Amino acid sequence: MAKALLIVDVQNDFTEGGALGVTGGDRVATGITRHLAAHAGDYDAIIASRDWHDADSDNGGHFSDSPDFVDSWPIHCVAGTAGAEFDPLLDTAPITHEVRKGQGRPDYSAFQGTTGTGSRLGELLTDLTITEVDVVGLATDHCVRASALDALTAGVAVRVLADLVAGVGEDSSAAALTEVEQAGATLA
Ligand code: VGL
Ligand code: ZN
Repeated sequence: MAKALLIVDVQNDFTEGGALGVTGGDRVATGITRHLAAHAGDYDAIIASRDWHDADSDNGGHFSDSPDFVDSWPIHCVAGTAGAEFDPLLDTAPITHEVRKGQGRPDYSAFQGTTGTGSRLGELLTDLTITEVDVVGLATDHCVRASALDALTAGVAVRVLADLVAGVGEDSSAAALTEVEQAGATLA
């Protein structure tokens, strides 16, 4: 039984001061770094996703000049820009695999992403015989929610580390945690 940590989108544009900074983003980045210092050895893989949008496109309606902050957003996490870099408060040294998503598309789930060698996240988990995933990161009500639900669909046991997530909206984040719990995840 192999276990993975999935770190969702802890990028400059989603932490305080970023294009789409969520309150608590820096706290989450620091908290994950602390979690890794104590627990990196508990994981067989430490996988980080990044939102990685195209510069010259609205990425399937994901970018808008008049965003509704539900289905459309200000320009964020453009591939190769500072906003798409991991927040410097996150210790990236223990990361073993990276997936990028959202190239020209409004991807929310890390399971829509691919590794540098073109594997989908689901394939990667299968290859690594991962049966348990702890999910942390940003944003609770969007990419963490979608990634946790897809992990359950992929058939792995999912734990969301509730101290290590932060979301765009307070109510929508609380609702997302309830939803993933009802879908079969554990909140820790
Ligand atoms: C995300 C909004 C737009 C996320 C990504 O990572 O939660 N949210 N793109
Ligand atoms: Zn995005």
